[in-house]
Amino acid sequence: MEDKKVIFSGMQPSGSLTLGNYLGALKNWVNLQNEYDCYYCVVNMHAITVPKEPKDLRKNTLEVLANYIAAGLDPELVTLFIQSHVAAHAELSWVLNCFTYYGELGRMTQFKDKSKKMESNAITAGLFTYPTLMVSDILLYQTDLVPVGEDQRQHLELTRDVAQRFNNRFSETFKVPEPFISKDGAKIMSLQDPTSKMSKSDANENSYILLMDKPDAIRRKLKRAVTDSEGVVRYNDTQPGVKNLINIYSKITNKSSQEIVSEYEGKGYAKFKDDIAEIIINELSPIQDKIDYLLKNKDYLEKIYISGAEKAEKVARKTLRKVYKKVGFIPRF
Ligand code: ATP
Ligand code: LTN
Repeated sequence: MEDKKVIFSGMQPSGSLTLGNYLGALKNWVNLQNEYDCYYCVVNMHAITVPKEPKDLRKNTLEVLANYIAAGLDPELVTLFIQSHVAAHAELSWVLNCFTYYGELGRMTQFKDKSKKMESNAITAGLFTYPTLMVSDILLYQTDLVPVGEDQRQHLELTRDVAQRFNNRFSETFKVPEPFISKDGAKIMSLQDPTSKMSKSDANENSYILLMDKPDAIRRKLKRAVTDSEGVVRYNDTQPGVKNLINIYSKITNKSSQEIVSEYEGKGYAKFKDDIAEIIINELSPIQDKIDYLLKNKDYLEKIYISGAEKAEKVARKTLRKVYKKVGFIPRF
């Protein structure tokens, strides 16, 4: 156990998880669980950086945890916990806010994209300093690798910069983590706008498929998925909608895009979409049974997140204690 490299990652309970979260990240997390010492967090503190109803946040937090387990994460092998249960995340975040520059945060593209869509008087300091909380999540566990999607690369570069800055200013304190971004670039796009990524916080529910969507909803969303007027199943950038559907098909079945294209030669989009809907339904059906079971057994979920937080807390406290000492905070005990 001691020799295993440490992995940390998290998802926001900003909604229920989508097929994009599953194919782009979660499936990969499951594959890593035997080989690494993994910490997978439900980052609920990040989810309040934009307005969020408390009852939805509570519901989505448990759903995300249930989704993690149902997708195959084994609570006996990995540490599963809720971010707000380990106070060290907020505490380290304050210190690291004082080692992160205003200019650096202003250059974060996720901040620029999200804030552009908001009224200027609705953009909070929390949204601006969101990346420092993420930096803290990662550095608290002396993480080696962070498996995320391409969209998080810039935040990981910031994590490395802040870790190195702190280590140089004081002495070796944090492990400098590496991004672990899957090479096949599995980015699942919106079914309604295939040029933007499928996202659980999208206002249009036809744009995403949720892990918890019922078969009828999946069939309906696939039927409505935006394609083009070519009518030929081909894998190229001029047909982004079809390309995205091929990617989903390929990710689930492990067939190559060429195989899929030749299988649908001479067949229209209707059959192609119907088949994908069934492939997704088959993939998600056992996961959904587990999600239903878990959400009916809240006591079991509670046990998992409590013991996860206890394990995480021990590691996180150790790092935080070092940091407090280095910056000159007087220890209480
Ligand atoms: P939000 O819509 O609230 O911004 P999100 O659905 O984009 O959230 P996150 O919680 O920000 O999801 O991301 C969790 C993980 O899932 C990250 O590693 C991210 O890169 C990955 N991910 C999210 N959406 C996709 C997608 N469409 N395709 C592939 N990976 C994705
Ligand atoms: N910002 C990430 C979620 C996230 C995260 C993390 C990912 C918060 N803390 C730590 C990896 C490691 C996102 O929006 N996907």
